[in-house]
Amino acid sequence: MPALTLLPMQAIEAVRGLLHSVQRIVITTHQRPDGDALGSSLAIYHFLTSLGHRCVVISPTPFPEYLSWLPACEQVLVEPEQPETAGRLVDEATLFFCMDFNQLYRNGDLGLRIARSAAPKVLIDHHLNPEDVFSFSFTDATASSTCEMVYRFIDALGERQRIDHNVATCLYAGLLTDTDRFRIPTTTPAVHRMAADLLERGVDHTVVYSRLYENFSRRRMNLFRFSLEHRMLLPEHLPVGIIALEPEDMLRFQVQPGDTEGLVNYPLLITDIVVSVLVTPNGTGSRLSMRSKGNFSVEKICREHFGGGGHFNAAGGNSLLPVRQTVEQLVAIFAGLNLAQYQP
Ligand SMILES: [Mn+2]
Repeated sequence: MPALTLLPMQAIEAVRGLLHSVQRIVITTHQRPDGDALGSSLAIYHFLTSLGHRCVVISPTPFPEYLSWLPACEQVLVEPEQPETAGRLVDEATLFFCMDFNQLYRNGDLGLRIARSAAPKVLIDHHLNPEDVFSFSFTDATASSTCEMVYRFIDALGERQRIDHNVATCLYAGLLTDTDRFRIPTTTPAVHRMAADLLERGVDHTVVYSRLYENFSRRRMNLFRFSLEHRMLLPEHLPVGIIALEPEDMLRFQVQPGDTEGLVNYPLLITDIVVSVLVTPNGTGSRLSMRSKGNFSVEKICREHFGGGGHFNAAGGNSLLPVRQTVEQLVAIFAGLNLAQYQP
């Protein structure tokens, strides 16, 4: 029996009560969904569908190609592609499940519409600083992934027997990606026990790994090769690596959603690099993705300087400045910190 952190039982009982009658459930997640966002959404979709509910997953933006094999992903409704259907489903929903994000306003029009609905909202998440708009929150910032939270949630409901091959595969995909392949410190013994349980339920971990990581197109590999050779900045005297892509790079390599996934990790391969940043164009401004090793919080940097947040060792944010100026701002921020106190 895995050692699981207990979820608030009153909230579990309340949700159990709601699930006793058939609900029209809208499941949604954050923009540009990653493996944990889509994996947790589809895992709860399969689980709630098995209980007899009418469920739909609505994504606020398209999901990347490397996730397009997840069981039932073809059922996912992409809001910008079918805004009227999405709006109607939100208005008709009797219950919401919000997965892997905790600030509704960050979900654009979809989030605003959900916020206006009177239907109860269930949050299952593992990010810091959740917004106070959810009816029931199952959130733990020390959890490895939202998929781990879904596993705990199903377990707390006493329904682990419903974790079939589809649920298990979706959960394993999110667990693998959010722990960066069982690498980062959130990978606890309980995470490995959960993984073992999922394997016993039929997950083919070699196939899941291959679909998630051995899936580059030649075009995407050319983008990585170019980025490492021409766009990686390693300022001397700073344990920092920055990869910054210019708007013309995005055009040249026809960058699609998900193409830059994993690129931010490369500077961390260097022994003494503590922080790594990927800067990409976002309209007239920039988007930032940050990773760190050890006791340096990129969540704090993203929250204080770039209107973002996330996790201690993995966070993101935005800048109104174009890429080049954002890089200058980053170097100034890091130069102003005593980075020597942080151990990789
Ligand atoms: Mn996550």
